[in-house]
Amino acid sequence: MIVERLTKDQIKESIVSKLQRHFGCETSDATDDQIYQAVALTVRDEVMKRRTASRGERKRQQAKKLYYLSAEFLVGRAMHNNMVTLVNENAYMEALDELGIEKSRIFEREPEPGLGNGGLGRLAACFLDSLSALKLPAMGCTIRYELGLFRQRIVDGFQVELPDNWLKNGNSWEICRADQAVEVRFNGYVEEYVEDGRIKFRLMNYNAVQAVPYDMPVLGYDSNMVNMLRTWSARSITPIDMQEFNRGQYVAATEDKELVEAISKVLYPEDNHKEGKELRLKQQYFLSSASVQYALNDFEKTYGPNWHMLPDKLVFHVNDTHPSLAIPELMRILMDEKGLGWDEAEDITRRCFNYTNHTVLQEALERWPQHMMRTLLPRIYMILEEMNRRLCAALFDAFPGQWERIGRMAILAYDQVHMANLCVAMTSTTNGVSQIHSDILRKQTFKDYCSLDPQKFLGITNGITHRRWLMQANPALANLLNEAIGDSWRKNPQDLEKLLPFADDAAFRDEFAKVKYSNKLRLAEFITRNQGEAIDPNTIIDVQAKRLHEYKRQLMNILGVLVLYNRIVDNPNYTVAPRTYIFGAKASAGYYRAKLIIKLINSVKELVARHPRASQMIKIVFLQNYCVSAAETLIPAADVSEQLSTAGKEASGTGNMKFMMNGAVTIGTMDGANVEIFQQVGPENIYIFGMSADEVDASYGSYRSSGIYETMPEVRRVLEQLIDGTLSPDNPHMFQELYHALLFGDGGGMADPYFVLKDLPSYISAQYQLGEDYEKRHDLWLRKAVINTAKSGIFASDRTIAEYNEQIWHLNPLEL
Ligand code: 26V
Repeated sequence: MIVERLTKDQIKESIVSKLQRHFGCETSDATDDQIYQAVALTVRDEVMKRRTASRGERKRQQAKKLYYLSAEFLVGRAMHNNMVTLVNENAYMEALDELGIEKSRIFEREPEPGLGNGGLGRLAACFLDSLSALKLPAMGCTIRYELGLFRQRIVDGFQVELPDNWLKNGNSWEICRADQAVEVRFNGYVEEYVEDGRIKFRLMNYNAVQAVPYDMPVLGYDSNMVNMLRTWSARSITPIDMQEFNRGQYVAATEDKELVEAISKVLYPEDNHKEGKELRLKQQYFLSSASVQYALNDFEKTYGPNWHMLPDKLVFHVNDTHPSLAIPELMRILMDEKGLGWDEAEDITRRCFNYTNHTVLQEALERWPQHMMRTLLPRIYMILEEMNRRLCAALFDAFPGQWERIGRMAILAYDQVHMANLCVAMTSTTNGVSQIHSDILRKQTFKDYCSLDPQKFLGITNGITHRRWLMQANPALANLLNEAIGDSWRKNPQDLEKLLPFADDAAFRDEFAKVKYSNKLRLAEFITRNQGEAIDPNTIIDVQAKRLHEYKRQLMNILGVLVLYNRIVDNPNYTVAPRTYIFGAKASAGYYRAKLIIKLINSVKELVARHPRASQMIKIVFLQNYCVSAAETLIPAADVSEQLSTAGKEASGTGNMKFMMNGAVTIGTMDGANVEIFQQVGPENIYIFGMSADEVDASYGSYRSSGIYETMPEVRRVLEQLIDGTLSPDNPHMFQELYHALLFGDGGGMADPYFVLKDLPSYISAQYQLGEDYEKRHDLWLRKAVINTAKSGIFASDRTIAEYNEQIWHLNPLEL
């Protein structure tokens, strides 16, 4: 069945009639919100028509299905993106213009679902987009957090968190599937009983919660393929306590309901940092159990109770350890509800599950207190104990007497449940997200497991969807590419490489520069609207946008700017190419030092702005509330992409890929996917500085940051400025904590554990070189920028998904 694209006139007609039927008004007297909803419904109709066209095909073709389980899906706004995937963007744009609708204002009315923290959540969203584009049957499963990641405001230089009530006006894109609700059980105790001569187990006296699914459609580019993102919402089974209610205790009557519904109330704002909160464990089991129950119901409808077929018909992917309780949950259902024995259930479970690790930071590897798990999930805990008993017995055969090693590999050890060990032991494959990260997993994080079964460890480099991050976010560049190399790159992003010869074409480089300039203008307008500040589009736009974390070293960036400021202040003849340094970063609400770094950035900003000459060459902007839609405006405008993590710490990074695709040049360390970017563009088209991961490892015992302080006067100077009142005249103690952490360490930890001072000098030299190149060899600079775009095709998530599918999932594309 072919679904025709709407013409411009049909689009206009549909919008006008939706306004009439839903709101009883005309275009001229509709509010922006009403117009947004009318346009969204028009687009949604088109998406759902394509869903209808492909509906049932997966079952007819008895195709295997992927369940991608993730605590986060940072999908971003849907409306403009769907116009792109419907391959009808121009018709929609013209229709809106002709109706006199101001497009950007209407697009901005769409609330952004902030159902994620950063890279891990955004990766899941890019993956869904690619799965649909490649027509692979899949469902994303997550939690319908009522409050997404907090909205950030900067007040007096400090971060302030505000609730993100993204559902308050409803969600035009979701469809409630109350008919597919399931029940999730917590607490209680396990009772043994005998049935047909076998010992069986059941949970008694438990607390039940209803999981209600809401689906959001994800349309494949230029196709009828629609996969769903399923978001689970917690609902109380008994809405109120009727007896209390009748006694007039109205508040008490709804207390239980509130408590239960807290499960899907809020997304925890921790990124690469764990906090062992019981509510988060509840969230994780809620997501895991609901998703596995649904998957088995769906399987059974088509294939009956033929559980041995399960690994041929579905595959679960756990995105980091957050949904890993799905593993014992599948065991539980197969044994307690479907009557399988342990060995059979274990074999099926292992063949159904795969795991991707996204961080090697020790503090981000999840471990739960055993007592918490036992109380909250008694039956799951029993299963984990038995898994652990069998695992340790096998490990003892492999490593007799090596107790320390067995302790490191165990699921239960030292009163904790070690979720990463659960994942490695109980899944078919463990994946890293870049070359260097996969090496570290094999050689360090999971070296014991790797020695037993090296085949199990795969490395598949992350990717990003070029549909959102190039076609949607940067239409000017997309059009220029079409003119130069045709449009095959839209379906085959590796065809971007056809652009390579144009790097040497002066006329093309000019056009490329014009596109960049127009994106800088668009960014300038956005910043003015967003926070009332002006930026100069004629300056170098230098961007570091990512979560705030010590290992990402925003601190090194701002100290580098301070060094530059000092040079300018000291020497009236010192000049550099004018640059605008833009930071976008949210700090986890409880991460004190990260929040202090935000304040520092804003204090340096004020200092520079007060100096007449320095402010001509340096401007700092802290972009409020960095999120997916802000990234869509920010990234296409960037000249310079800052990727400064301490080598060995950033698993991959994906922002680095987005900047590159949009023609920004990277300054960065040999870390995460920067390594692959370096391999793609070659040393002359990237600015690499700093220690390698091996050098970092070798320095832990011997590094003394005080040595740098003593021998490098410029470094000493900026450190002193942290405590001498230069930056905070009213409160000279403000940044003492940072000073102390860099020079002396805290709580017994080493000083400067992320080697900020160590790498600062080589960072400053690389920045200097970059500025010189931009200003004095601008042709060469543009050539680098073009080459970066040309070489970015390999970082399209279509490639990543094709590799996951070949090596792990083995799904067949649907024939539509
Ligand atoms: C996430 C969460 C979210 C839910 C609740 C608790 C919790 C605790 C820890 C984490 C860690 C998330 C790890 C993460 O985001 N890793 C990033 O993954 C990106 C995609 O692979 C990768 O590009 C980044 O380098 C990596 O830091």
